[in-house]
Amino acid sequence: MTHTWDSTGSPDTSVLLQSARFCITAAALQQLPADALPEVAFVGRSNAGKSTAINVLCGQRRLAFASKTPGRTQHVNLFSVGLGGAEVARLADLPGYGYASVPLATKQRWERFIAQYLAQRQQLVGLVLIADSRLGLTELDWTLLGYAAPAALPVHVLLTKADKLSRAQQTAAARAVRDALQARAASLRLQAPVSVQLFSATRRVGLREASALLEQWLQPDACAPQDQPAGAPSQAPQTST
Ligand SMILES: Nc1nc2c(ncn2[C@@H]2O[C@H](COP(=O)(O)OP(=O)(O)O)[C@@H](O)[C@H]2O)c(=O)[nH]1
Ligand SMILES: [Mg+2]
Repeated sequence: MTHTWDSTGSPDTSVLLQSARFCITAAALQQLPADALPEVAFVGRSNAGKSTAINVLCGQRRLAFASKTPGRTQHVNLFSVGLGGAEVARLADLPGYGYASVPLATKQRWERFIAQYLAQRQQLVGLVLIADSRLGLTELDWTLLGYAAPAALPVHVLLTKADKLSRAQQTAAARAVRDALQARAASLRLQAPVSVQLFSATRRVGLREASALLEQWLQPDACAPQDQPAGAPSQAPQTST
């Protein structure tokens, strides 16, 4: 494969992701860059481990601010990736949802904002849905998948904090999420593949798999065509790893 893995530094994430740097914080959709650079959005419940996942995937400590206080990120934070200072794609850290003590009006504003972002942001090439492996997909995650479905975006579910589960529990958690996706795919009208993997930021589990997919989404031309036969039929939705 021609992924740009770093042979010297961190071997389990990609150099492209390691080039991530802060781009912009936006409180409204109009503030997002209007150019055509591909964008991958990270979404999930507050406290699921979204910021931590972004940090570890990008091999940086505080790129996305990871907080012990849930619900702190109330804007879209964009990060640019590209080698040698070039900007070839972006990662978007979306506001977390589902934090219990946030006022209803704020929750509804976030929900509307995320729905509009998913519906209108033409640059989106994929969605990373971060979910706590101990909780699986919750109603708000299903709501979000419903918003994303019309855009026909591929979704990759990262089941985080896998280190908190035994091996058997990890397997069961991943299977439960895949089964639930299969069961709900038709009613959600999912039109693009949904994949699921276990992830742990602390134990660095699943980094390579997640970064390979991200690279493929962000820079499809740079990824080896021999890895996946071009035009291979993809039956939607797939709930594979
Ligand atoms: N054990 C463990 N804790 C994690 C992992 N990922 C995140 N956390 C912790 O979960 C809490 C919430 O993480 P954060 O990234 O801020 O969540 P966010 O609200 O989704 O951005 C923090 O205390 C993190 O240290 C993980 O893979 N394993
Ligand atoms: Mg966060």
